[in-house]
Amino acid sequence: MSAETSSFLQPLNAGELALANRIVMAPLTRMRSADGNVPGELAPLYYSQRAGAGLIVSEATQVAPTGIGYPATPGIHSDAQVAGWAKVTDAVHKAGGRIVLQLWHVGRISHRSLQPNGALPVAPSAIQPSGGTFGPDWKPVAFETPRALETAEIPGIVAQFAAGAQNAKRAGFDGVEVHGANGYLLDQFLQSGSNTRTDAYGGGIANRARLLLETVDAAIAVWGAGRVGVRLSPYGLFNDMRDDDPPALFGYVASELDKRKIAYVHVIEPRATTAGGDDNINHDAPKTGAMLRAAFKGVLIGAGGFTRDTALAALRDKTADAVAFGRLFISNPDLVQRLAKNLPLNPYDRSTFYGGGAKGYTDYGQAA
Ligand code: 8OZ
Repeated sequence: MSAETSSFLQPLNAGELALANRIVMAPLTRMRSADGNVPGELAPLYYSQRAGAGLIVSEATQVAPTGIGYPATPGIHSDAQVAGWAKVTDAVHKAGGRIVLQLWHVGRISHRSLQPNGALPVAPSAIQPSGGTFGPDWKPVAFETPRALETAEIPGIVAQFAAGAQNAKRAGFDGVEVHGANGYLLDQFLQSGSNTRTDAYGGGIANRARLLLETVDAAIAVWGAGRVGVRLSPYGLFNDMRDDDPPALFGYVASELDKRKIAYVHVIEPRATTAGGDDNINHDAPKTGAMLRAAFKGVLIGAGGFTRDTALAALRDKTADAVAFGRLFISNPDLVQRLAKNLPLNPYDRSTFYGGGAKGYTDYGQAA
């Protein structure tokens, strides 16, 4: 094995999380949850097949019934969901892996038909995003103009994330990742295109970052900083996002996260983000891993369309300490071994990414 190849297999301590290698399984929405948004019957097998990852980040998981934006995504707010996730963490641990839960609230990326009592989705400001999602019947629906949260409601949002963090502990996870990316609630507060508030949670950068940082502090209170990660997506276009000054905003966020000594920051490179389709690639964006590196001295996980070669290069030039793969982990459960040994990779089938059963989920084979 060459020195280059073995760099994938170097262990890494991300805070208290001991990664056996530098390859991370990215959080992947698969929309296969059962009634009550409980992880599906096949989820323990699906995740444990991928336990060779240095770290598994679970699919985005709503912290409250109002945090849902798509059909059949899992939650972490009911006892049945906690029990379902406990089967997943048990299977992953038995297979020798590590798994953190991604804590999620979609904010405006939802629709009345998915919300408790048919209420409007909530957001920092009443600004309708372009695009749409799927209703409970899986039929496409356009996003609506959300209801702006009252200032007095914001502690309740932080409390939902805190409860999700607690429930993740009950479910046996190794830690949590706060989903601050891809145009969901925390990102909606961060970026100026979706936040026009005039209270302490809008306006200047410190105000827009306040909800994310309060949420991170709540997660730290449950887990300790060494078991909390944060995912960010500067310059990402998915879910109609934009900000007036991404380097200033995300530089500030990175420096605040650095002070807190969290386990890691997980950053999606916008040049390669294809969540929601290839039209979400921001060809004009700078490399964001390199941008955040200046302010965040801890473990940086890179994500977004990496190949074996670009991952090796990122590890070599230290723009990332580990690299997350999504689509390739779907189709290659033993991705770490395949990358380390430079074996051929199974192609992925996009038509089975969302919804359905075992096909495209638990039926991808291991290398011979
Ligand atoms: C693709 C489809 C639905 C949700 C994200 C949770 O982008 C998602 C997601 C991706 O973070």
